[in-house]
Amino acid sequence: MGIARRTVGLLVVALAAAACSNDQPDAPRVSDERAPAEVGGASPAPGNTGTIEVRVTYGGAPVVETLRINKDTEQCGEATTIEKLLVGDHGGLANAVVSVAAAERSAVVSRVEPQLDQRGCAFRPRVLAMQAGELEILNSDGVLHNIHTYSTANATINKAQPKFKKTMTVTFSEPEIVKVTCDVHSWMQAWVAVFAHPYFDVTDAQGIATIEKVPAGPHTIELWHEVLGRRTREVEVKAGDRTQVAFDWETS
Ligand SMILES: [Cu+2]
Repeated sequence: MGIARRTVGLLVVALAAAACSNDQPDAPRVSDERAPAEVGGASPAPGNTGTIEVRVTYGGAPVVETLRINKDTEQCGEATTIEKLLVGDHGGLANAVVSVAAAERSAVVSRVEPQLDQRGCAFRPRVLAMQAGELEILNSDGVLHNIHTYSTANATINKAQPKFKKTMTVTFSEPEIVKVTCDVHSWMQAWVAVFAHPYFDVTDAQGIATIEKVPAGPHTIELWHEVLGRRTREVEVKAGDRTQVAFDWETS
């Protein structure tokens, strides 16, 4: 993928101290602004929707830290990578949450049943988007993990997941971007972006996010990245059409 790796030979203890100061991005929040075209409420009329495809690029350097581990090394390995900012081929920015800004809850239900896995003592995926509701949390490691969330609109979750408990279900009922950590392994971190509607996606390794069945009309799309913060862009969705948006994070 051509990712430069910035290696920091820190011990776990050192990371735990640093984690307190630098892991809050700028204003990670879901917008309260109403979209120009209504996307909440009842299902849009069939045939009156379109697709938004966003390609997000970033010209800056990736932020990927390699950390030596001295705990649960049989399951976690001797080192882990912390992928805070991934830049793929042709500058594609991964792990950016793209959504259609909307205030109202939607009757349209996402087909995706969200899952967050704990594997190799890392949350996978690191950035997950979901419609408000239940999230299944897997423990593929066979070690004790502890789900600890940081949120304002949703109640805090602080729940151990012992090694024998392979799945656990938690509920996020309010739209918000929630930080998730593990109190057992201080380096583990994930972000769960919760939306009241199904119009969202997370950019892949090429920086591409696709949002389908968006009601035709003008919309504001919102982009969020854990390191880079927030951006918005106006788009026009045409019925039966694919609106392609190129978004360079630094110039947009
Ligand atoms: Cu853990």
